[in-house]
Amino acid sequence: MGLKETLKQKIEEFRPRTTRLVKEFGKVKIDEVTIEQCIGGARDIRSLVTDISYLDPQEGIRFRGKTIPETFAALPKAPGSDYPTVESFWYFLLTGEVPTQAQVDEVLTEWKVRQEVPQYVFDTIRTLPRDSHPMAMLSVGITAMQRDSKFAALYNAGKFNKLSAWESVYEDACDIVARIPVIAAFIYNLKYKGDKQIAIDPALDMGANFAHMIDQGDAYKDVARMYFILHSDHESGNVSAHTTHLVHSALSDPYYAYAAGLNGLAGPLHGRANQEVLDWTIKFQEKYCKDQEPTKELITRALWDTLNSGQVIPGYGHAVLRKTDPRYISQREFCQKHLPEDPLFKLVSMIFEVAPGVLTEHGKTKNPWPNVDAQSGVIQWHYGVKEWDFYTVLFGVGRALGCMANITWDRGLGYAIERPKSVTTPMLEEWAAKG
Ligand code: CMX
Repeated sequence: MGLKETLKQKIEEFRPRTTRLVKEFGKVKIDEVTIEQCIGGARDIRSLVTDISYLDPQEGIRFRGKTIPETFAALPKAPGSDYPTVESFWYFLLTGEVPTQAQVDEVLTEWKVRQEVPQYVFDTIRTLPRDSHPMAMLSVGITAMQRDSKFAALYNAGKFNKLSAWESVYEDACDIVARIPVIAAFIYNLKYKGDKQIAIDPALDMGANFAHMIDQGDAYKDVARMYFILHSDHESGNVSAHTTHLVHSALSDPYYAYAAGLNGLAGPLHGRANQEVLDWTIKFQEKYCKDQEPTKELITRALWDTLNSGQVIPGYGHAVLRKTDPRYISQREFCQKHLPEDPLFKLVSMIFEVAPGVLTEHGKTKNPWPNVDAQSGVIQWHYGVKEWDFYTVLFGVGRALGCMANITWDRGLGYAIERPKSVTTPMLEEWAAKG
């Protein structure tokens, strides 16, 4: 059975569970809301459902019930590689099942057809000023491609059906995840390589082909595979996943929805933190280490300078996590294996030794530990992808996997348009007075 048929069976088997919960247990309370949460970004309020991944504050992310090491161990690997193909991970995220090699091969073959990006998308991106941020370029590219949405076409033809609409969301989702690395590589070459474009190699899996298209060697193939998988999903309350879900809940098609998600990912408190980390680290070297090697004392001073100027330490802290992010650890282990002597890796490791203590002493953040973004730029830098304003685009390629898997299931289970209720400040004051 192919991926779509398997998914169809899974969705149809799952649907009665959601229907029963709403019909029979709809009034059961699972949370209550405080004024602090209402003003403070809805932090921790249980009000979203996803089965694609779950984020435990202590343990970190589980994709479909599996930790990162379990996920990497379980999925079929790319030939000669330590890492699974992105295609096998896609199958796993959508269905919750570890695919056989034959099932992976089917996705690989399908993506070869889907990955052809229409020329007008490239032409549209080319009209932007070259100094536009690459995230703006990516968002424009995805929005431009909306013209091809199969979900929008179905809706426009008056054929929307609540039970089967997910199938055209799935079609768009697959097109987006297959095409987005090609668009990202195009942007990279356009912006930083004098528009010297490299054609797709149809023999390669998604990660390997991305490496090829940005003119990287074999070593980077696993970087791409690892990077896209690690950044894919972090349950559905984070800004990019939540925005995608919210926009799609209005039945905006997956292109509109993911462009919106990318626009959220572009924020410095979210995906752009990986760019900020490199920016901070390079500026630290320029300002504090002109005539000397970095030391813990110098790093401590620089961290306090940042905090005292009212800025955040990028790559540290998290809205949900209360421990070092396992995505950080996974990338750190990659560095320890493949680039232990890299000076930037050594510096980032030294920051890891110092920053949690400084942030604890500072006393504001609930989580002084590093997140995914503290470690990811180092790897890119090591392999020569030094244009750090591009790093969030890499995050965006990976995040497409989670967001697209999520909205395919959203539609499969017929989730409603999202519409939380607002209150006014006088209302809060009145409730506050009553205690
Ligand atoms: N440096 C300095 N101060 C920090 C901090 C950091 N790294 N992390 C949190 N704080 C501060 C907050 O700004 C907040 O201060 P105020 O009370 O003055 O507003 C206080 O500590 C409490 O915040 P929190 O409850 O611990 O964290 P939030 O859930 O509000 O925010 C996050 C989470 C990630 C936005 C925040 O930790 C942060 O800004 N980190 C740096 C940016 C970053 O790395 N973002 C990437 C996150 C992962 C991702 O999405 O990619």
